[in-house]
Amino acid sequence: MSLIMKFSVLQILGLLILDGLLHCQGLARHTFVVKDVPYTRLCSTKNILTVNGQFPGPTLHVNKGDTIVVDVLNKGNYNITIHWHGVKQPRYPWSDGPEYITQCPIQPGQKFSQKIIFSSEEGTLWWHAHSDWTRATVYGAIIIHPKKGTSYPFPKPHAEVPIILGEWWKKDIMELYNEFRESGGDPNVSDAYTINGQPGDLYPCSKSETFKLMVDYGKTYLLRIINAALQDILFFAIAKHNITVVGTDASYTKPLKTDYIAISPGQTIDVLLETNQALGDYYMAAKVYSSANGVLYDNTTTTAIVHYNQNYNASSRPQLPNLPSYNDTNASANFTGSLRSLADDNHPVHVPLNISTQLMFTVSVNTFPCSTNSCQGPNGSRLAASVNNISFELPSIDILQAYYNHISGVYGDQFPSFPPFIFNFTAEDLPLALETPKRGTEVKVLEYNSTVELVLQGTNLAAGTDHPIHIHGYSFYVVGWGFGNFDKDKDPLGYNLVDPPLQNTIAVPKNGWATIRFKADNPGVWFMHCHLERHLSWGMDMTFIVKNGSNPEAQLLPPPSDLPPC
Ligand SMILES: *[C@@H]1O[C@H](CO)[C@@H](O)[C@H](O)[C@H]1NC(C)=O
Ligand SMILES: *[C@@H]1O[C@H](CO)[C@@H](O)[C@H](O)[C@H]1NC(C)=O
Ligand SMILES: *[C@@H]1O[C@H](CO)[C@@H](O)[C@H](O)[C@H]1NC(C)=O
Ligand SMILES: *[C@@H]1O[C@H](CO)[C@@H](O)[C@H](O)[C@H]1NC(C)=O
Ligand SMILES: *[C@@H]1O[C@H](CO)[C@@H](O)[C@H](O)[C@H]1NC(C)=O
Ligand SMILES: *[C@@H]1O[C@H](CO)[C@@H](O)[C@H](O)[C@H]1NC(C)=O
Ligand SMILES: *[C@@H]1O[C@H](CO)[C@@H](O)[C@H](O)[C@H]1NC(C)=O
Ligand SMILES: *[C@@H]1O[C@H](CO)[C@@H](O)[C@H](O)[C@H]1NC(C)=O
Ligand SMILES: *[C@@H]1O[C@H](CO)[C@@H](O)[C@H](O)[C@H]1NC(C)=O
Ligand SMILES: *[C@@H]1O[C@H](CO)[C@@H](O)[C@H](O)[C@H]1NC(C)=O
Ligand SMILES: *[C@@H]1O[C@H](CO)[C@@H](O)[C@H](O)[C@H]1NC(C)=O
Ligand SMILES: *[C@@H]1O[C@H](CO)[C@@H](O)[C@H](O)[C@H]1NC(C)=O
Ligand SMILES: [Cu+2]
Repeated sequence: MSLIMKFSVLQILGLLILDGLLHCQGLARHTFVVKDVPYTRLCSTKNILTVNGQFPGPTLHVNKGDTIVVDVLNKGNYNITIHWHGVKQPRYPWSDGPEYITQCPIQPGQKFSQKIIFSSEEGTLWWHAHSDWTRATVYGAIIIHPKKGTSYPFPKPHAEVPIILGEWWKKDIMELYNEFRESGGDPNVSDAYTINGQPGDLYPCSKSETFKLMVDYGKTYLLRIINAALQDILFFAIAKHNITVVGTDASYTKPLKTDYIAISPGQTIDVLLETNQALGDYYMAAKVYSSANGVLYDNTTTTAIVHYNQNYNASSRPQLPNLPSYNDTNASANFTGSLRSLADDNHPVHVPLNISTQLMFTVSVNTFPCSTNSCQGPNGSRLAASVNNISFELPSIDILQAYYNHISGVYGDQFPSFPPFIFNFTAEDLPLALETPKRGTEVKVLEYNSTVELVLQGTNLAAGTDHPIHIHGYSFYVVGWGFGNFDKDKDPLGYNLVDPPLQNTIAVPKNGWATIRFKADNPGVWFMHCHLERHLSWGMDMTFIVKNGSNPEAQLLPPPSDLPPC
């Protein structure tokens, strides 16, 4: 045996040992290089921030209960963080991602190896940037397959396809964001919605790139629909085809047959599509649901094509589906309110029944006075938003670090359990004095294992509209919702404690309320916020700290050694 051959055998042995070590730990590794790449849409080219140059970014595939590592390298020009939306990360908020909540941002040139711990999630989730508005183009799907040897609670589909809804601006996103911050008004609306990164046939310079789903007749397809749009709840439908919802937010639902869905930013909805119609091309389409009176919205429609593979004479143009009107609050709330957990006598859901911690949070759009009334909000004011009248301000180091290392002066622990002012939250005309919130960085501390009921109450301050509220580190049961003011005597009688849906994002309907329940069994620091990006930027956010339990298994794990510094 020659020396060279011996050397390469040793090398191969070395690789095998390394590979073995990785497998011992059972951790699959992925690399996410965040960088600027030019992309052309709507007849113009701009640099966008991407992961690995891809838009939408790479899809992560895991099995239920896996732990993986993603090495995030920031080769872009901006601070960045990556959030694994809907992944509960038991006892390990260190990798959760929201900037200045659980970590300082990964600065340009820096790296962070994020451990992602899956537990009870199964179905579709997604990942996205969680720093300023960088998530506009930095997002991708997470597909959580059933554990090996188990299967879906429905017949195995012929194929599975992520359908990621997004939003596109011709201008640079940072420019848009900076202008939005300075102006104090609403942000400019997008120039297009997208399906898997493509605007579709109804926009200029887009037709040749329209996303096409090639299908065979007589099969069932699983569409994993994700709303990654920055600012809008969307309606989605497929011409001539009813679809069957089977899951939301990585939790199965009772099959729900419908001709459209409403999907909030942050939410995922898994649907089955049966290809049982006449051979041909059919549009799938998405457009806005916008409920705030007088607020501008992007009135365009994005499309993709469902194309039957067999031979036929295609009609000149595919048919468009009927979608509810842009302001059809009933259509949105009706769909969302129809979701049910896949529970039965043999598989009951574990809805907390004995509530130890009762909370009620108002979610409001507000205004701050602006010197010389020169801002772009109503009457020259600066638009803002709040939870229980506190407009959240990000601290300068992350709350998790401050909590873990007992650093004082970073946040307060006086977040109110109930609204500080009681008024007719959803009245037509509300006194202007109620519009101005306080500013603060307050957290709500929850005891380990407490059973929490949280009533989210929308208000008609400044602009009554829907608020898709998302909580990190948890899924919650949506036990009830309604229009108007929550009635503590009457409304709980209508709660669904049998098969409520388990979600991580719930759209609180315009001038209405939603009640959620969860057990605080995941210690750590967990962000809660509206997933409409402008509302998040305006302060419609707060933070929970869930204390450690007494057993070691109920306690926060130590931080990784490469946590980005501030
Ligand atoms: C926003 O819209 C205004 C008015 O149409 C326009 O002047 C401005 O350039 C836009 N800004 C961006 C960042 O698109
Ligand atoms: C879809 O469902 C609606 C309402 O249930 C029904 O009227 C319609 O015929 C169905 N369409 C197809 C293509 O099955
Ligand atoms: C939005 O578009 C629809 C047709 O797609 C049109 O009927 C409607 O008038 C438009 N609304 C606005 C506010 O431009
Ligand atoms: C398509 O149309 C042509 C001419 O009308 C006809 O000869 C042909 O049979 C059609 N093909 C199919 C698959 O229907
Ligand atoms: C929806 O908007 C149309 C005009 O675009 C208006 O006539 C209608 O009253 C609105 N519906 C609701 C529920 O606000
Ligand atoms: C919505 O539903 C309510 C009753 O649930 C009804 O009073 C109202 O007219 C509906 N609005 C529209 C636009 O359909
Ligand atoms: C949705 O609307 C349908 C038809 O109007 C009605 O039967 C159903 O009760 C509504 N569901 C919800 C959750 O409001
Ligand atoms: C409900 O919880 C309280 C503590 O929060 C406890 O004292 C009580 O025994 C519980 N009741 C039931 C029926 O579990
Ligand atoms: C604007 O100011 C006028 C006069 O003070 C007041 O009547 C009106 O309600 C204000 N509008 C808003 C939206 O704040
Ligand atoms: C609250 O305001 C709503 C909408 O204007 C009105 O219908 C309702 O009667 C008011 N409730 C009370 C208690 O004043
Ligand atoms: C938390 O609740 C779980 C299940 O309800 C129970 O097994 C566990 O002992 C509790 N832990 C603590 C520290 O209370
Ligand atoms: C990036 O993050 C660092 C650390 O928190 C901070 O000091 C800096 O101001 C941030 N840069 C920008 C442009 O936000
Ligand atoms: Cu909101």
